[in-house]
Amino acid sequence: MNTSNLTASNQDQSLSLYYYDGCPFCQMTLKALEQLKQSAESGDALNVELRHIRRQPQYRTELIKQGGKPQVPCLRIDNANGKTQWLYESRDIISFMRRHALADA
Ligand SMILES: N[C@@H](CCC(=O)N[C@@H](CS)C(=O)NCC(=O)O)C(=O)O
Repeated sequence: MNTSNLTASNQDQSLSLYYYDGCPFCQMTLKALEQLKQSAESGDALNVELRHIRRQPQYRTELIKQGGKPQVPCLRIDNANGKTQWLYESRDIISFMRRHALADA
């Protein structure tokens, strides 16, 4: 996916990560999230709600219905203007979170 049209702004967006434990791509993404949170620069800027699609099957249902497929990890980006974007691919998610943490830091 071309993510260049995704603006990372911690003022205007709320983020939710759809995942489950046994997925190595999810673990990699969660680890990157933890590292970003621990870095002094990002501080409290990175607030991501974790949505386990196996423990809470309603999240799997909405991932498929709204995101388009059951693949995890997937980052849901809710913008202040009401628009929701679904970002698949761990590499793109990590890159987006990095930009998000740095935005307005
Ligand atoms: N290239 C993807 C691979 C993600 C992936 O393969 N996820 C698996 C779980 S480990 C999955 O969701 N499989 C179910 C599906 O694709 O429908 C990434 O890096 O995020």
